[in-house]
Amino acid sequence: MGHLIPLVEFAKQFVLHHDFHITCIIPVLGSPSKAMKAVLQALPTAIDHVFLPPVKLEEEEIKGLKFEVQTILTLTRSLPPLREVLKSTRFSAFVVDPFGIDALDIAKELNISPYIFFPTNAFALSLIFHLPKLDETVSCEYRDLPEPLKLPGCIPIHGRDLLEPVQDRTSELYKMFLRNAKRFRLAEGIIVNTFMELEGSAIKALLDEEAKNLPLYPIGPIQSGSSNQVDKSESDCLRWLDNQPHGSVLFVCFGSGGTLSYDQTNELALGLELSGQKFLWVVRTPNNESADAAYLSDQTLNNNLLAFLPKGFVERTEGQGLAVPSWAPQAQVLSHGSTGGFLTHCGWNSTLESIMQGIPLIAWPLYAEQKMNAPLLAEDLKVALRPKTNKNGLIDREEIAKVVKGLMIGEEGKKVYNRMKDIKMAAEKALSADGSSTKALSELASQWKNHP
Ligand code: UPG
Repeated sequence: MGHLIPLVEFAKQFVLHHDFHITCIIPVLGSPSKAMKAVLQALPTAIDHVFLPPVKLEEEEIKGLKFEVQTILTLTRSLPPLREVLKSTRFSAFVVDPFGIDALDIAKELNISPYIFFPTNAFALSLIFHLPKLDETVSCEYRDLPEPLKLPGCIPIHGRDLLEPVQDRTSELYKMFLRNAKRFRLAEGIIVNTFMELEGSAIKALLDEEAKNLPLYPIGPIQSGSSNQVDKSESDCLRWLDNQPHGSVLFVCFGSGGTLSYDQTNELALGLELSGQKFLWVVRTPNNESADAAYLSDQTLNNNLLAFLPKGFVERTEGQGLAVPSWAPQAQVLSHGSTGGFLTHCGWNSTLESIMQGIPLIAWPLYAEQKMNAPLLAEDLKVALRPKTNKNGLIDREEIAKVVKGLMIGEEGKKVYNRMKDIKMAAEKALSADGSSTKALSELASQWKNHP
């Protein structure tokens, strides 16, 4: 969902402002989720969608494979039907997300201009461009590097906080990732969901050094679905928000796939309770093995998700908070006047959605590039507070309560709130009629319109 939602919203911009017709082509592993279908069914008529025949990966084959590897395999196995779709119409451009790099060859072969849509920030894109060089010059695991890494135009970052797929250089995932990173230059341009006012120095350094001669289009923040339809269970949580005081509620959500361990779920529940602050929490089935377990499991099939919460928690926090199983209409929640803070896994869409509403953050990164986003948000942009992990690797209830109170009613909360307001204004400027992102989008549209 973290890739589908911004891609679809990106497509809408071309339909609304530049009179394009768009086809979304979606490879599927198993069957599409309810949330995915809801997004696609709400598309305007100028955007079609095509599901490629579902890929089946055998149990034996996928045992122990990370979800990213499963996603890349799904795409690779979908290339023959994808080629047929691409042959069926005269497309002027073909845009893939970073999992779709293997499809760029087909576009080239069919003389369709290939582009990459990079749904996260310039900081992570810098790492992608820098990775081949790093791979050649560093012999140890990046997490063992003694000094933080300094990517051009970016904040220094510890090797252990780099994107998750580069954390084990012996793994299949790393090999796939490195191969894809080297192939980014096959694209005729890269569209990145960020904006000059937010990451100007990283974008400039990319243009001057790492991505030289490759057009970059910083077109963000893409605004996602706050006008999307919500179903009955989702509107219950918006109704609950209607009855809360202005700016009083902390929204707690770990993106579309994030999960916590059993112990961490317990601490989070007790920490929220202890804080005495209002909260709206999207609860997932805990998982002790993986922090992204909800991607490949349909959480809606589990009828009793809230059973994992501490005994008596739901009853004791009645009036203070609401725990909703698996999914909430996040864009609507963040734009609701009662929401005053967001505890997030630092997924980039969540971050941008919060920026657009001026909602300050608590940064709780889990996987993917989130451990890069957390210092960007907390230390560089100063729009987030960051809880500390204890010696057992847990964020304990006292720490959670302290940071939640700090954000919602403390002096430190006021500071990050004010910073967030400034960044919200900068985002609005980027999206205004003559703003940097609007210009980048128009440039791209005329590029595609002039395609022979
Ligand atoms: N969302 C909901 N309701 C929920 C949970 C999520 O509407 O209950 C939406 C949310 O509004 C957002 C999207 O789903 O639009 C989630 O996107 P994001 O915050 O980016 O998280 P992920 O789905 O985890 O995104 C993946 C990576 C993340 C990366 C992002 C873009 O995990 O680290 O930044 O993709 O590359």
